[in-house]
Amino acid sequence: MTKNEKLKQWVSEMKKICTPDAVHWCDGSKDEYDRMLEIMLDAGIAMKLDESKRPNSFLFRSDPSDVARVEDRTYVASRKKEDVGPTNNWVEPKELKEKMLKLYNGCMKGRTMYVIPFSMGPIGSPISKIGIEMTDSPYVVANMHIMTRVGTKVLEALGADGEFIPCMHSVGKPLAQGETDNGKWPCAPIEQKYISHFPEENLIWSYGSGYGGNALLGKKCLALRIASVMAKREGWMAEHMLILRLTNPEGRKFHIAAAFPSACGKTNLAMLQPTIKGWKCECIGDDIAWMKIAPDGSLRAINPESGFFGVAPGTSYESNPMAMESIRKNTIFTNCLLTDDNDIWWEGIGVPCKHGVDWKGKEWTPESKEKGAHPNARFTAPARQCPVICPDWENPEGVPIDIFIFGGRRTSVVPLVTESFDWDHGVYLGATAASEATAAALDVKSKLRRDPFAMLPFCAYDMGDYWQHWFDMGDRLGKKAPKIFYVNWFRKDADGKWLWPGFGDNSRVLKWMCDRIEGKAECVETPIGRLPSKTSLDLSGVKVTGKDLEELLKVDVQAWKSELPEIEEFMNQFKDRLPERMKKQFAKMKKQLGG
Ligand code: O2Y
Ligand code: MN
Repeated sequence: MTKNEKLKQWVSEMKKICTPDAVHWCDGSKDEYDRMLEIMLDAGIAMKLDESKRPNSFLFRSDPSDVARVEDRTYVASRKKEDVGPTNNWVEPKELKEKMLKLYNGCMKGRTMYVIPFSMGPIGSPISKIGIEMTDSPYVVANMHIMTRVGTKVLEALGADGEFIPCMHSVGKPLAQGETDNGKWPCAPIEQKYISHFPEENLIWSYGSGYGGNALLGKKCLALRIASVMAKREGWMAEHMLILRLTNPEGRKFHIAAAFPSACGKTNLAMLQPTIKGWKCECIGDDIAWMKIAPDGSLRAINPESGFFGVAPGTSYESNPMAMESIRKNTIFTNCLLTDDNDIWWEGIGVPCKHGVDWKGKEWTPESKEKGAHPNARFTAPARQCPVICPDWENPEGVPIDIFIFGGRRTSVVPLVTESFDWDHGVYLGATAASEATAAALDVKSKLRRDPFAMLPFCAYDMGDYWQHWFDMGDRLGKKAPKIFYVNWFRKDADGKWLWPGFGDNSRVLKWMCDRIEGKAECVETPIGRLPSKTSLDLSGVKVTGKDLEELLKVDVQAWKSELPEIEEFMNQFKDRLPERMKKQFAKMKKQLGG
C-alpha cells in the first residue's frame, strides 16, 4: 500500500464508483505476472505456447471489434475548444465526465480492480514520470509489467506527497454473479468505447477497450498525449520517436531520434544492423522519446518504456532479426495465428505455414480467404531481451541527441536524404512530413497523408502551438541543437521497383549524417535542402546503379512546387496559431522553388 493520501483517496473514490469484487495493489513481482497469466488461462482467454519453442509465452485473441487504437473514440477535453486545435476530438470536460461516470458506475462488478503503480522511464530519472493505472484487466497488468516499470519500488519513489498521473481503465464488461469470461475477450461495443484525456488535470479515463494503446495507458495516452501538453508547459519534449546509438569505427557515439508515421519501418530502424564495416548500432527505444535540456545545455533523451509493443505481420529474420530474437521467450502475442505445434505465425514471418488457427479462432490454411494474423497483431516483449539493446538504455541521465530524423513513405518526389539548412527549416520538414497510404494496385495513385512529426494522433494540443514549442526549444538549445534530416527509403523507379535496398543499408544514410556533423562528407545545396554529393554516400558493396542513385537524389523542382498549395492549405487550418516562423519557412521554400 501507499502513504500517498491523494492516491489512497482516488483509489477509494473509484472503487465506490466501479464496485469491483476486490482491489489488488500490484507489487510488480514475477509471481504477480505469473498469477495474471494463470487467471487468464483459467478464463480461457490466454493460450500457453509450446514451452520448448517459445518459453513462458502466451497467445491472446481479442474481440474482432477491439483490434487497434480507435482514433474516432479518442477525445481531448479542455475548457477551451481552441486549445486542442482542429486535429483532436474536443469535448467539454464536465459533459465527458458525466457520460463516462454513467459507464463506470458498477462496471467492475465480478472483477478485481488492479492498482498499477508504474514509472515511465527509469525510476528516479529527472526525466521520468509516475503514473497509476487502475484497471479490471489482468491482460493490461501483464502487459504493463513488460512495457513499464511496475510495483512497490514505484510507490516508494512516489512517497507521501509525490505527483502521479491518474489513469483510469475498465474493459466495460461487468460480470453477473457466477459469470466468467469463458474464453471471450471482454470489451464494450464500439459506441461505448472512450479513450479520454484531460490535459489540464493530467488525467486519463479509458473505457470499453482492452487493446493496446487504448488500454495500456502508459504508452500513447500518457507518454505522448498527456506528456505532449506537460512538455510544452514545462519546457521539454515528448516525441513519437525511436532512439538509437550509432558508433563509428573511431569509436565516436552518435545518438539519433527519429519520427516516422506508421508502416515506415520504425521498429526495424531502431534495431538496425549496419552493413558498413566498423559501424555499430544499438537500440535505446522503438517508439517514444522524452527529452530535456541538461545543465550542460545538451538535449538528453530517455525511452520512457521498458518493452516493445511491436506489429507482428511483416516482422521476420530478414526484415528485423533483432526483433525476432527479442520475442523468443517471455512474450505476449495478441491476434497472431496459432500453429499446429503450438507456436505463433503471421503473414511475412518468412517461413510458410500449412495449417493453423487464425486470429479469430477459425481453422486456417494458405487457401483461406482471410489473413491468419490480424494486420495489427502484436508482440509485447521486454526491451532487455533485444540482443542489440544499448548498455545506456536505462541511464537515468538519458543520452545526448545529435540528430533528429523525420521521414515518410513516398514512392516519388522526396529524395533519399535531405539535410535541413538550419533548425527552423528542420522544423518545417518535420511539420510537412507526409506518407502515402500503401496503394492496393500499382496504377492507383495513393493518397498523401500529412502527419507532422508523426504526432497527428498524439499531440493533445493545437498543432500550431506544438510547432511554436519546437521553435522555442531550438532557441534554447542554440548551438547545441541536434541537426535535422529528412529521409525517404521508399522511392521507386518508373517500373515500380524499389530504388534503395533499405534495411541494414539504411546505415549508409545514417553514416552520411554523422560524417556531415564531423565535416567529413560533402553535400550539394538544392532549393529543398542539402543533399549528398554523388560520391559522398558510402555505397561500397551495395547494388545501387549510378542511374538509380541519380534518381534517388533527384530534386524535381516542378513536383515540389505542385505540392505547395496543399501544404499551404494544411498549414492554414491552424489559423492564428500558425507560427510566424513557419509562415516564413513556407515563403522561403516557395521562393527557392521559383514560385
Ligand atoms: O494498435 C494499437 O493499439 C497500438 S498502436 C502503436 C503501438 C506501438 C507503437 N506505435 C503505435 C502507433 O500507433 O504509433
Ligand atoms: Mn507508435
